Amino acid sequence: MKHTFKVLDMMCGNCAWTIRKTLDNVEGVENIEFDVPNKFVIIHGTSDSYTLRNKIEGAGFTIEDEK
Ligand SMILES: [Cu+2]
Repeated sequence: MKHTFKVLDMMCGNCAWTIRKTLDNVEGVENIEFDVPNKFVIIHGTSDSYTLRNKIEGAGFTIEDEK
């Protein structure tokens, strides 16, 4: 399963690194891809969307609402 989030304030590799560190310990996360120029974080695994969103926002980032 795959979750894609647009993280509006992910500006550089350091931001991506922070998000990776935040998500690494979340149960069910298998792989994380980053598209920094387009601000996408793509998370593969069995974690639910709600948990992932809370973790990213808890690290101080802003996620664009899904349309
Ligand atoms: Cu940054």
